[in-house]
Amino acid sequence: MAVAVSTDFDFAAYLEASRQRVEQALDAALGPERPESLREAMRYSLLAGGKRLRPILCLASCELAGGTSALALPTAVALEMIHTMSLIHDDLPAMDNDDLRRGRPTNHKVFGEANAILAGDALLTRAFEMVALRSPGVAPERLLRVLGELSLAAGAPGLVGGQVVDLESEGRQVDLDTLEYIHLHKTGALLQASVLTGALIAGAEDDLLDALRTYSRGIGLAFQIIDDILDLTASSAVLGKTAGKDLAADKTTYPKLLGLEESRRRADVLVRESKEALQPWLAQAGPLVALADYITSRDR
Ligand code: GRG
Repeated sequence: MAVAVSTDFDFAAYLEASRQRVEQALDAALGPERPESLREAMRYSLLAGGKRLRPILCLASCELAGGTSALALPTAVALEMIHTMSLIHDDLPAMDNDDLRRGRPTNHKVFGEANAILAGDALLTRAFEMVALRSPGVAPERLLRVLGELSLAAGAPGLVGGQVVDLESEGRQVDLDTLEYIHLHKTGALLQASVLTGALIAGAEDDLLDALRTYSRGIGLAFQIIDDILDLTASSAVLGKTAGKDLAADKTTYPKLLGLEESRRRADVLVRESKEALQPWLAQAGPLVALADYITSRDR
C-alpha cells in the first residue's frame, strides 16, 4: 500500500525550521555548569551540528498526537543530549576509537578522555533533569512515563545493551538476528523513545502509541541499514565521521550479509511498513511520513 501525503507540505522548509528551533533550545539548555571546562566540553559536542533527527521526531510526534510541540521541546533537547553522550562515549579509545565526529575532532581528542567521559555523564544526567525539572506545563504523570521511556532507551534494555553486544561481536561472524538485535538496541531504542515521548507528552491513546511503536521500530532499523550503506559508499567529508570504518574493522553489517542492493530494498520495505502503520492518522502524519522517507534518502 502506497502512503501518500499532501503535496503542499514543504518538507525541506519544515526540516530547516525544526532544526533551527532545536538548535536554539539546545543552546539555551546548557548552563550554568561549573567548572567552565566541563561546560565547554558539553557544549563542544552538543552544539556541533548533526541532523537533530531525534528531537525533530519527538516534536513531530507530539503534534501528530494533538499536542503543542513547545511542551515537548525540553524532552526533545533531552533526547539530543542522550544521543550526543552516546556519540562521545562511542568515540572513546575503549569503544570505537574514532577521531572525527560531526566534522570535528572527537570530544576526547580535544578535552582528553577523562573530560570526555564526564561531559557525556553530565549530558546524560542533564537529559533527565530537562524532563523532570525543566518541562513546565506537562502533567507529572506524563513526565513520569517519558522518564521511563528514556531510562529504557538509554540503559541496558537499549543503547548500553546494544553497544555491549556490538563490542562483543567485533572480529566475529554475526548472524542476521544478532545484527538486528544490535541495531534495534544501539540505534533503534532511542529513535523509538523519540517518537513515543512526543506522543506521551500529548497524552496519546494506546492505539496511536502502538502504531508509533511499529512506525519507530521500522524507521530505527532502516536508519541503521542506511548508516551501514553510507559507511561503505559515502566519504568522510560528507558524513562528518570516518567513512569505511565497518569494513576496516571487519564488522558485520547489512551490506556485508545481504549485499548493497538487498540492504537498500530492506530499508525501503521497512520505511513503507512504518508509514503504513500511520494510515489511520494520515491527515496529521505528514511530517512523520516525510521523516521516514528522509531516512532512506539521506546522504549523511
Ligand atoms: C553510557 C548510557 C550510556 C550509553 C552509552 C556508547 C553507547 C552506550 C552506545 C553507542 C550508541 C551509538 C553511538 C549508536 C550509533 C547510533 C547512530 C547511527 C549514530 C549516528 O546518528 P546520526 O546519523 O548522527 O543521527 P548526527 O550526527 O546526525 O546526530
